[in-house]
Amino acid sequence: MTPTTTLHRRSLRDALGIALALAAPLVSLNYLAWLVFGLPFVPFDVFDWMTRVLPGGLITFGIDTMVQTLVALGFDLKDTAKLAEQMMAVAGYLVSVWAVATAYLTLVPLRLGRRSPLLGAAVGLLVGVLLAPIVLSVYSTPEVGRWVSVLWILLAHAVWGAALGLSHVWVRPEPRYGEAAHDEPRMASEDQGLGETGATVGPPAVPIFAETISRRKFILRVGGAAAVITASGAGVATYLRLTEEEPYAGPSFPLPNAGAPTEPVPGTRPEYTPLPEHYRIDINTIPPNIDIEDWRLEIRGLVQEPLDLSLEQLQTAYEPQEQFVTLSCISNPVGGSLISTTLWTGARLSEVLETTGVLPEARFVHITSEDGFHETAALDVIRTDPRIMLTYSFDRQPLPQGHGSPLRVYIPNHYGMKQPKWIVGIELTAEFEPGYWVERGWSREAIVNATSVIDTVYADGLERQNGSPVVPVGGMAYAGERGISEVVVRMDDGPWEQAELREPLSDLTWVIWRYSWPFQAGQHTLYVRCRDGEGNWQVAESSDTYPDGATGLHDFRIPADYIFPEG
Ligand SMILES: Nc1nc2c(c(=O)[nH]1)N[C@H]1C(S)=C(S)[C@@H](COP(=O)(O)O)O[C@H]1N2
Ligand SMILES: [Mo]
Repeated sequence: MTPTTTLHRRSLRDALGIALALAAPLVSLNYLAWLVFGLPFVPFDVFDWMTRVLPGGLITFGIDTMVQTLVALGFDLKDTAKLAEQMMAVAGYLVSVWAVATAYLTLVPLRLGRRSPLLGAAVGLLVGVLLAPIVLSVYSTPEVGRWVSVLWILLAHAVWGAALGLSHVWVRPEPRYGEAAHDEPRMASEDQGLGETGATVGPPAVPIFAETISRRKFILRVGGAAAVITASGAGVATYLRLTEEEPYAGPSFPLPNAGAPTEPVPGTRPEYTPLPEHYRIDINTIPPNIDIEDWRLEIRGLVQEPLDLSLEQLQTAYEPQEQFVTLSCISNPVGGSLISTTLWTGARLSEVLETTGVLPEARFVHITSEDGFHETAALDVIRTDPRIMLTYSFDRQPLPQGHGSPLRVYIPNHYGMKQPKWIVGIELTAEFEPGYWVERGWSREAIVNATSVIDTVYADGLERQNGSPVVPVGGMAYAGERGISEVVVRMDDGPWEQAELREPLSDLTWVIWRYSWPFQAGQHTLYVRCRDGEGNWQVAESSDTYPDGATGLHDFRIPADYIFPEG
């Protein structure tokens, strides 16, 4: 008998495999429980919690890295940003659970025997106890009660822990160099420490089971089952989504510039963004789900009379106002897709505030949201700008959940970060309070930078003007409330040439432009630049989105074989 301590611990490789095979089903069952029963999906809530508590610089770095990676990989930001976040959330959770299980398998001695599942369950329960308050603090899936959610989190992790402990004694350690592999069933031994029979004999006999299973078999079985569960879960999710979503039929009303003489070049982005394609950016992996019946807008602080307004009161007591609005995210890179246009409807914020009798000391309006987001606007700006409105409708439809249902604010000329969605409270204050992203280092004012983008060089539209071939080029330009007075295009380092402007949907939207590019064979780059309504040229120097929003010129590279003028 030559006891060797090495036999009592698993190799790291062995542990990593088993731990992953157990982490995968924990994630996929949690995912299914969310889809089917509306139980909290722990990875999303933990991710959202982390983005709120981690230092702003780190989060900004994370967002920037994600945005740049997605752009570099050629993805459309608007479609993939949320998905990438969700995948990061799942990956982060999976890796953490994996690490805990690996630690367990490598640190807990094998000879612990039948006590291992108990210890495992205790470890799992501890993980659940740590996670439950985090999930409750975000709680993005409140379809089920809080106690049910807590019970579920504790139970799921305890079961996972017990399975971990069980697998520890059940899965035979990989034979090491110099050890013989054992495939024949082994008999249960009376002696818990039977592993100490010597290194050349092989892994220790296991006290609970007469039969052990190899690591490979375990991973194939448990991992395979997890794969099936995940795939069927994703299938159910896709099915639910497909049956829920009706195709978007376009706006139910004529656009105000329908007869405008300057038409968009084919391939230009839709001037009026189809509602399902409106970009979505916020700090939530799953948007808050607010019950409109119970919801009240609470107006508090330096007012004569605090007010609680229902959505219906907001819609009927104040004259509804409609505005075509282009909204842009400050994280939108030059030429990016985090910018969209739709019709916003709401009540003027100044009128709503008037009904409360604002006290003379009040100087700021602090708006708070269901998700913990918040922003501050100056009271005198709100009083003098009737376009600032509490918005309850997009595209003449109730505000979609992802866009802030039931209420969000509109403040012209500012990036989206100044405009809370899912509003629950408005407080009038004497002191300025920096908003959510301002606290994290982003621009205090967040005034939109003028920007212009080439959407299309329409090769199929090549035509002859006075005998020479020209190719239609099109895109948009945007400068918030300042509007656009001029758009110019140039090829390589040639002269800037005037583009034609289409009449916009409103003074607050982007402007669609078109330009007839005198075709030249070979490889070329087109550049675009705009001038806002106040006569200022778009900043040509490139800067990052952080902290004041991106600047720089957008370009479009035309490969040599892109256009064949003679058909
Ligand atoms: N409550 C809340 N409001 C929010 C945010 C948020 O995270 N939470 N994000 C802001 C940001 S950064 C942007 S760009 C806009 C995006 O609005 P959209 O998703 O409807 O396009 O919402 C703003 N309002
Ligand atoms: Mo944003």
